Order: sequence, then C-alpha cells, then structure tokens
Amino acid sequence: MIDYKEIDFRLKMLEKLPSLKSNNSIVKALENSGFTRRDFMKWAAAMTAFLALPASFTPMVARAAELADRLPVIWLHMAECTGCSESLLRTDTPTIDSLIFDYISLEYHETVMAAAGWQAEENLENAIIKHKNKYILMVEGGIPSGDTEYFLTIGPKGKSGFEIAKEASENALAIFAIGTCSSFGGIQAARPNPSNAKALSKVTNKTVINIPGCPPSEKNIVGNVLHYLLFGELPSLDVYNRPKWAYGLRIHDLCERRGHFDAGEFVHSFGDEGAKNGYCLYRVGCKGPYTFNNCSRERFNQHTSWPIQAGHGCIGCSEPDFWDTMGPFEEPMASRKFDTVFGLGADSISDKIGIGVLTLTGVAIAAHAIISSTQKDKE
Ligand code: FSX
Ligand code: SF4
Ligand code: F3S
Repeated sequence: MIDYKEIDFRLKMLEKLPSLKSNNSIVKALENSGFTRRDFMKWAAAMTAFLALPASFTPMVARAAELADRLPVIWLHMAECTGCSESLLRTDTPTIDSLIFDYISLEYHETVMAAAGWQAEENLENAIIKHKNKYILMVEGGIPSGDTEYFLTIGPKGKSGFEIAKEASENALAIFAIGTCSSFGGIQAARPNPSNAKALSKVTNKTVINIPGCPPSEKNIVGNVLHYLLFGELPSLDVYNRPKWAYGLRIHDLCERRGHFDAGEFVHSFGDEGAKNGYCLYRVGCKGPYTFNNCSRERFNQHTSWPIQAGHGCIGCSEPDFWDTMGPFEEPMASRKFDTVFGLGADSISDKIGIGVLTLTGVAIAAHAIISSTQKDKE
C-alpha cells in the first residue's frame, strides 16, 4: 500500500537538501519557457496517472518535480546510438518533460556538456567523488567486455567503458539502465556480438532498474526519475527488472488496432486497402502481442504518434535480444504464431475470425496463456 505520510516525509527531507542548481526554481524555468502553473499542474496530474498513482497524489508529484534539482545525476554513454538521449532532449519545442530533465542536476552527460577530453574525464571523476553514494547513475548503451572490453575506450586516460561503468555503479545510490542496449545489450549484443557487449546488470552486482526501448519514451525516463524522487526505493519490477507501472502490459493489450485483430481484419502488404483502413499489422510482422511496454497508451513526442499509428508493426524493441529473437520484422514469427482455442495458428484462421464473444474470449485467453508461458520459460 502507498503510504502518503511516508512520501510527505521523504519530500520534506529532500526540501531540506540544498539545490544543486543555480538560483532558478523549476516554476521560474517553466515560466520562462511559456508554461503556466496551471500547465505544470496538468502535467503533474497526467504524470500521476502515468505512474499508476491515485489522483490525490498530484500535488506530491508536482512537489517531487520541483525537487528534481536535489538529485545529482551522472549519465554515461557506452556503445549505442544516443537515441535514448535524443528521445528526451530533441523535441522541436521544449516540453515539461525535457525541462524537468534540464532541471535535474546533471553532473555529467557527454551529449549536453561543454567539456571534452581531459576536462571531461576530470569532471566525471570529481562528480563521482563529490556525490559518492548520493547520485543516480543513468547509463545508455551496451558494454563491451572480456577480451574485447577495450573496443570501447573512452577518454584520454584510455579507460574502458566497462571500467567506467563499474566504478560509477559501485559509488551510485541508484542505477537506471536507459534503453534496451544498457538494459539487455541491444544492437551491439546482437549475434555474433563481436565486442561481447553486455547489459549494465552484468557489470555490477547492484540492482539495476531497466528502462528499455530503442529508444525508450521521454515519459518513461522522466517518470522513472519522479518515481524515485517520490518513493526513494525500487518500484515493483517484472522478471526483467522493468518497472511494472510502465512495462506491465503488452503493446497488444491497448493497441488502437486491436479491434481489427479481434475482428480478423489485417494488413496483408504495406499500402494495401487494409493499411489504408488502419487494420491490424500482425500479418506484416507486428510483435505487439509479445512486447511489454506502454507505447500504445502513451505514444511518443508529446503523445503525438507511435510506430503502429505510423503504419509499421511493433518490432519488440523493449524486449531482451529483440534483434535476434523478433525477426524477421515484417513477417509473423513462425515459431511463436498466435494460437487459439480452436487449435489453429492465427495465421490460418485470422481472416475467418468474426466478431463473437466466444472467439474474442478464446483469442484473448489463448494469447494470454502463450505469453505467460513464454514469460515463464524466460524466467
Ligand atoms: Fe540503444 Fe540508446 Fe537504441 Fe540507440 O543510446 S536503445 S541503440 S535508440 O540510443 O542505447
Ligand atoms: Fe496492434 Fe500489433 Fe496487436 Fe495488431 S498485432 S492489434 S497492430 S499490437
Ligand atoms: Fe518499440 Fe514496439 Fe514501442 S517497437 S517503441 S515497443 S511500439
């Protein structure tokens, strides 16, 4: 059960800590960017619902966001494309999410900091010493290891990414793996994994909260920070250490095309009549039935769109090893075809399914059973 008093106590403790940022309050920073207090409270209400908290928590979520500058953050880049940072920072207009992120005390982030070379390396070392056991570590990217550890060499002293990630993890208060690469290895860990890239959780013995997605949405990144500010402890996690508030349901569960799946209405090739009618993308490879994430509910870029709305199936980007296990991306997976109570693969009957309570229930139950057993296998 959520203890209101405990959170209030935690926020009061945070309020007593000095701001790590210069003079400006978040409210002022938002005002300067054209957001009113009302916009901020609306955002806080949306974040409260997003974090699956009761609406009465809205003022606390707002307070937590205002205290984001009490939390030193060190953000490391390993082997990756920087899409995770871009997801958060490169909106065409600043959003409240990106402003909150600006407002946290980002002690080190290679993409946004001015320093380079020796100066950058010194900044990182100093930040680790200064905020020892008090900072949040966020890591983006897979981490080359073993004989190929130095395939990722960072900075003038020639340290490996592995060494840096290990040292930063050992001195962190909490550790978040941002993106699928850091959570599970990602693209550089795809077969044949030439650099022996690993997930952050394989580099440290400490608990790592995984926020996968290639990239994850800006909301999942900021929501995770807010959750930590509010509770100061681990959220409820699934078997892959993903917070359940974000990764508890499948893409398929809340997909806007789900009605077409249940009615047996499918896109057969990109650009066909079905595609124009917004039919289900299962037959052109959608992996939404096997993928746990909140994209169908939250979308990307201020709720504008998401892969399936844009007309392509989900490729399962928040699942472990999706590059190897979810392909081919534009065909259904032969080994994990959807089965039904009728004992037929969904592919053979999908076009014949009509809307009917029995059919709908059957598909839903069978799908659930398959996903659950797959999850259990993975466990
Ligand atoms: Fe990986 Fe993030 Fe994909 Fe890219 O850095 S999750 S390749 S979007 O950017 O780590
Ligand atoms: Fe949506 Fe894909 Fe499920 Fe179809 S298969 S309903 S497109 S998630
Ligand atoms: Fe990734 Fe699928 Fe969402 S591809 S972005 S988990 S819709």
